[in-house]
Amino acid sequence: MGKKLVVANWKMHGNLAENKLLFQAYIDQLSSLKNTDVVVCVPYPYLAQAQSMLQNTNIAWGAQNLSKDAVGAHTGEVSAAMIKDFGASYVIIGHSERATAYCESDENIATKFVQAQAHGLIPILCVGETLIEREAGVMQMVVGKQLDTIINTYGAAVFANSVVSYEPIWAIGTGLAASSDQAQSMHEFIRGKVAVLDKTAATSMKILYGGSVNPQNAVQLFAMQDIDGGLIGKCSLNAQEFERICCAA
Ligand code: G2H
Repeated sequence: MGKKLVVANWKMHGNLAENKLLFQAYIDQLSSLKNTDVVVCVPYPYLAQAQSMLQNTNIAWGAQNLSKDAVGAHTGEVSAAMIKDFGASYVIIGHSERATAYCESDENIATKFVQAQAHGLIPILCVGETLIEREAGVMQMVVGKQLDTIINTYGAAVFANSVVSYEPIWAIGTGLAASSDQAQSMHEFIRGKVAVLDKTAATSMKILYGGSVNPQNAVQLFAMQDIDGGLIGKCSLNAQEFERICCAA
């Protein structure tokens, strides 16, 4: 499956002064990593700071959302091209914190996915079920439907070289991560679903796990066959913890 990928999702944290220290700590601690690709997804205003501090390092950067539209009268929106202007390589799409709070539909998320790719950004598509859905045993149906919106509109080939992050909503920021078996089982389902339609896409896509990853549980999670790395929230704000997670990958 190639190199592991660990993505920091800073969410709505940070300021210029704090970021400067955290970027520098990332650079100092992660520059010798060989087998893991590292990305940090920052709030929009700090893309320029990420670019100026991370260019010429082994750490890539990205945004946490983008507009489904390419350009135009969309006050407050940020386009894929604008994100790309700041040297970003990745963009998170459909994080459940956005899908819930800002009512993002699966259709909008699908449009954002291809919008990102059209501008040379690698989409990190978040999928996952609620606790009620897991307890009802319908988690694969829920995640399958999230993927189907993209597959039915654009085909499975768009998953080639993309990133999908399985983030069970009940595990996000709760301290209660999915077990490595629960995560592996969903990752296998996701890869299998794409593989049936497009083997190349299924092999080249990375499937990350996100939701309360910490230096302890990262070791077991990242050892699973279909877990290609992680999307890390809280622990990415602490350079020491983030480094330990990256080293576990
Ligand atoms: C899930 C994750 C990163 P945390 O949202 O996207 O956050 O690691 O804080 O659960």
